[in-house]
Amino acid sequence: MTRPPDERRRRFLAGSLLATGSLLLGGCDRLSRSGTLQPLFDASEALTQRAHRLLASREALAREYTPADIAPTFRPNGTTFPRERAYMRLAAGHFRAWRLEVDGLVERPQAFSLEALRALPSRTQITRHDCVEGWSCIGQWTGVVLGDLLARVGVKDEARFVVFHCADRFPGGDRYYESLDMREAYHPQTLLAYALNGAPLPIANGAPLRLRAERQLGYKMAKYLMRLELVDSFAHIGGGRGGFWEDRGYRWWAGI
Ligand SMILES: Nc1nc2c(c(=O)[nH]1)N[C@H]1C(S)=C(S)[C@@H](COP(=O)(O)O)O[C@H]1N2
Ligand SMILES: [Mo]
Repeated sequence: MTRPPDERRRRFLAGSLLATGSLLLGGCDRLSRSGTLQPLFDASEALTQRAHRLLASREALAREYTPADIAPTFRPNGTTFPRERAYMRLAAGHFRAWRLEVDGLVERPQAFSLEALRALPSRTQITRHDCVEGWSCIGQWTGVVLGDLLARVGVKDEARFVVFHCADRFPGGDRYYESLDMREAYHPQTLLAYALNGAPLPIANGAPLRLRAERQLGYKMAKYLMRLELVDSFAHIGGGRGGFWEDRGYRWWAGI
């Protein structure tokens, strides 16, 4: 498959940045956002959700791999077993009582059971996960395309970010959370994944539901999802920088 030049360049940059271990150095975001559609996105505050979605659908896809490339076990990282009582109770009940709340700047706030999510059209993709710590892993993910779910709840035009609220807390009490802009949220490979390598998502990898944003680094891919909140700003959430690791100095834009 031939990929468009800007995506090849992005991959090359990602590879060389990983190789030199300089991912957290300045300039990454400027380089990786220099795709051809960028001038349009600079005016993104004025765009309707329909326009965001249309533009996102034309964007480069992250590389997809073959079944032969899948790693025997997908290496877990960060939280691998949330100890929060509420989560443990849900896990003990095989997540039958779990619900994904979707609220904020949406027309129809809704709560989705796992069963309801599994009944929606799904997408399966084999992709490579890159963690800032310097490792990669290839796995097959199945889930609901986030853009489809957002279309169901009707995102208001003033929404600019999706915030992903997770079940796990870190020592000190802060909950893991993340956020994406609408461009990444509507990207065709951005999934709410409930299966890994054809089996229900293991707890270590984020059961019952985790984000896959395949053009982003691993820390963006929130596990143990409990709630999606559509917002026009994340300044009032957590430490105000758009994510648990961002509040501790990681870059909000983690495109690769
Ligand atoms: N809720 C939650 N999501 C999370 C993390 C976490 O600790 N908690 N770690 C992040 C990091 S740094 C990585 S690399 C990936 C790891 O996903 P995996 O456990 O499936 O490898 O999850 C990301 N999402
Ligand atoms: Mo990571």
